[in-house]
Amino acid sequence: MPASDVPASHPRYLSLLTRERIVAGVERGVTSLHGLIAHGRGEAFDYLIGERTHPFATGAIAAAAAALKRARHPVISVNGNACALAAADLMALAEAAGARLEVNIFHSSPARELAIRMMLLEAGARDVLMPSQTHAIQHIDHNRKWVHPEGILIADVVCVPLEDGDRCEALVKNGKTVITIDLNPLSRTARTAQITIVDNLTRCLPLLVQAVRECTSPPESLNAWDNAAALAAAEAAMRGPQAAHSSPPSGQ
Ligand code: PTJ
Repeated sequence: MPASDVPASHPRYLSLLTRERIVAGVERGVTSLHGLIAHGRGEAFDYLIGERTHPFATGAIAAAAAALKRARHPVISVNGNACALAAADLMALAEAAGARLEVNIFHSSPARELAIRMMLLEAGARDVLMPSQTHAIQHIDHNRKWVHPEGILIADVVCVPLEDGDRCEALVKNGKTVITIDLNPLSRTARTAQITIVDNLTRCLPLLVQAVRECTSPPESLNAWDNAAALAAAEAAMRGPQAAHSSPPSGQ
């Protein structure tokens, strides 16, 4: 059903609208077909946490804001799903954090890289870095190793929403502090990143933008961040005897 046909009164209105954004992303060449599968997996995890932002996510958002604020050279890495779902919020995050936006995709496609760049520019981004063919990060043998020399190559903090595990590991091995947004607390990415926000990208990005704007946390507050504990809390919420969604999301 096209977005225009979904009545606002539909109990799954927001979820259906978000699906439409991903489908539109595929149609305009921003999102890969694989991105539809990744989105469905995200939906399932989101359902298990009652489609709301939990304290384990708000804590991670505060830690991420502090990391971005204290970064010398923060970069936000953008793939096809993140762009289709939240181009304007990614742009706002870059502005708030003084970060560069850099396109980096898993399923190699120069045409899609350009389409992502175009969508970010249309959303108001001032500049968008593209992966080079000359500079690479180490510890990864894949299209994703290519980076921009003024972006991820020299970044100290990289925010990588919906990242794949290999590249997350490589970024950490290259000495970067990695912030990820991933609804699956069991994923390799979630477990490798130093700061994992277990929440839907569409819900937590506006909160992260606001947290960066308002952040006054001293850098030491970051040292107190316990990512493993946050992941355990997220997993417990999903498995817990009384489900995380005490008032469950309405069924279709
Ligand atoms: O554009 P590309 O080529 O870079 O491809 C992007 C995807 C996302 C397809 C690619 O990176 C991929 O295959 O990712 P994975 O390995 O499927 O991991 C995606 C993770 O994001 C999974 O753990 C999902 O549960 C999670 N996820 C999906 N949608 C959301 C999400 N997390 C937060 N918010 C979402 N909306």
